[in-house]
Amino acid sequence: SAGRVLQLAPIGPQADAPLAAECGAIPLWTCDPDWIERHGHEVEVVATSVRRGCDAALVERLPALRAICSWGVGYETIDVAAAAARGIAVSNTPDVLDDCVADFAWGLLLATARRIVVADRYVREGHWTQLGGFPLSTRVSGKRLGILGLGRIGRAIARRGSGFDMEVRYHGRTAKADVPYLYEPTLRDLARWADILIVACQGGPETSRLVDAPVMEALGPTGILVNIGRGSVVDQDALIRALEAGLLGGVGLDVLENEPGAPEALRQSERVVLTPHVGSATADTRGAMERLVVDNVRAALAGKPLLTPVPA
Ligand code: 8YV
Repeated sequence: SAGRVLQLAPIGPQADAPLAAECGAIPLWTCDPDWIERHGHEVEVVATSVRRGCDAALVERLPALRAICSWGVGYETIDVAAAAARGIAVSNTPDVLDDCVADFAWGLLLATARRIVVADRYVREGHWTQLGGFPLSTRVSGKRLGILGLGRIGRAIARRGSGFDMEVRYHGRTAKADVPYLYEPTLRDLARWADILIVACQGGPETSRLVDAPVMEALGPTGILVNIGRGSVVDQDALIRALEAGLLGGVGLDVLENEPGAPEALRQSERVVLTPHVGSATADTRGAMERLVVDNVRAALAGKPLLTPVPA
């Protein structure tokens, strides 16, 4: 029946087309502003993305809602508590992006430590021929790798670390029983031990600004920080101050506070590598994420449990 599936925003071609054609999804962005007022009571499934989210106010206006199927592994923009209170199931798109995000973390790490972006500019701008050799950079293999957030992406990063002969330790809410890596009970201790700190935890209030000035100080003047999680996890003002004071060796950021865009101080720093939130952005992985949203919506419509529910 019309209106059973409401899609809040475009997700991507491999989601949008089948959602409309097979699931009869209503694309909200093409509807009259009063669509929810008139048809909200018919909506049983919402398809959305972490970019668009789904807040408590909207959940309240959809009395027949049974499931929220969201694109993206992060779901900090979905009010899961409001959904759970009404027995509404919520799914995200985990697993399928782990490898691409971990690959990208590695790319950012190598680009930052080995100064690949600056070196590329050095050649392009003719400095190689005019000035000769390029300044020395920092070794990656064999160094100590600290990971904040040993979830699925964190584990994929850790496995790559083993390939670079690195010792790996981690911090998170809880120690994991099934990994060979040492748990550091505090982030500050992890940063003090590590040469490199990679942020791979989720966003939201629980992880807000966990990487603060003392953590940066513990990582130290030759330390390297990489963030492929959420910009909210790093205190960005403290980061800018640490860089300006020479208290950090280098920083690679795929995620920032207040996306899109980056503050002038970060854009000007040669110690910083910046990318526009593209960790998962390969054609392969984005397609898989889109198809997983559709598969979750199909399961919801069939009255089955969602394939990839968010953790309780
Ligand atoms: C998206 C992500 O690239 O899955 C997530 O949670 O952060 C990424 O896959 C991002 O949401 C794009 O804005």
